[in-house]
Amino acid sequence: MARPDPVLPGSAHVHRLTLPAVALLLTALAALPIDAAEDAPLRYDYTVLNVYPHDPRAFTQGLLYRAGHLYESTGRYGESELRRVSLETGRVVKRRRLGRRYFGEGLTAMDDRLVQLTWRNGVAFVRDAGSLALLERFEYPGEGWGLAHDGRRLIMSDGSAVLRFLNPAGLVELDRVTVRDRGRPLVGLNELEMVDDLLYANVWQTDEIVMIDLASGRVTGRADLSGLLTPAERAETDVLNGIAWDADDRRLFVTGKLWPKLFEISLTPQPGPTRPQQQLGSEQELGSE
Ligand SMILES: [Ca+2]
Repeated sequence: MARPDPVLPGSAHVHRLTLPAVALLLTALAALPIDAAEDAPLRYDYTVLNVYPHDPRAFTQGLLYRAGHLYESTGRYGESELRRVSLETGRVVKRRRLGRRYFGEGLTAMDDRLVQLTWRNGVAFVRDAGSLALLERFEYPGEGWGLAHDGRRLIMSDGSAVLRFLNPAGLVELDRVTVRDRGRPLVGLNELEMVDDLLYANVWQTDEIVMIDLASGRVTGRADLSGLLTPAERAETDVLNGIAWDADDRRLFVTGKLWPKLFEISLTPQPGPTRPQQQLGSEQELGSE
């Protein structure tokens, strides 16, 4: 038997058969914008509160603030260091050079121990925060990009959308989470910092910092920091990278690779939706820093 012709829209037959379906569809459509609004990250604007000098030769890969000083991990083969830096002058107070075959990456401090990642060496160095003396070294699989901690676990990025949670005593993986903005994985997660209960992350090759809920991986906020440097300054530098939080005085510091300045900024949520998520390449394309 031949299949009947498709029913033309507008016929009584269509109305009778599809009204419940139409009602269901309309209900679903009505619900969509509400869900989207709930899931959309807050958009933040920035205000510059202070500007400090930053070593324009520092290829910043890790940044933190601890007990009155900045600590910085710099990258590039032959130039990688761990540094204690004066905030006000930008001067390097104490430094430990990494071997020429190491490329410094993410940096965090747990108690008196500094943990510094390397990019493709698969090695993390643990140093005393006072003397910067090497205490231990641990190995881990994959690339190391950003590093932070939530008080009990290290949180590590590797340029993908995945964050790994590691045991600080041995860097053994405990768990992982995929970071998503409205359901879409956000690749290129780079330097990290815990600010209260949110993880802040640089997004490689963008001027954005995103705020991440670690339990769900959901991006809850996005801050566009473009314009911190003048176009002339920016032309001489690499990307925005480096977030440090002074929890005692609630100061937020940001800088970038080879940037001549380090900024104390405040972030203020703005009403309205974010702009569409920036288009980023595949994880393969983000394979080299
Ligand atoms: Ca940091």
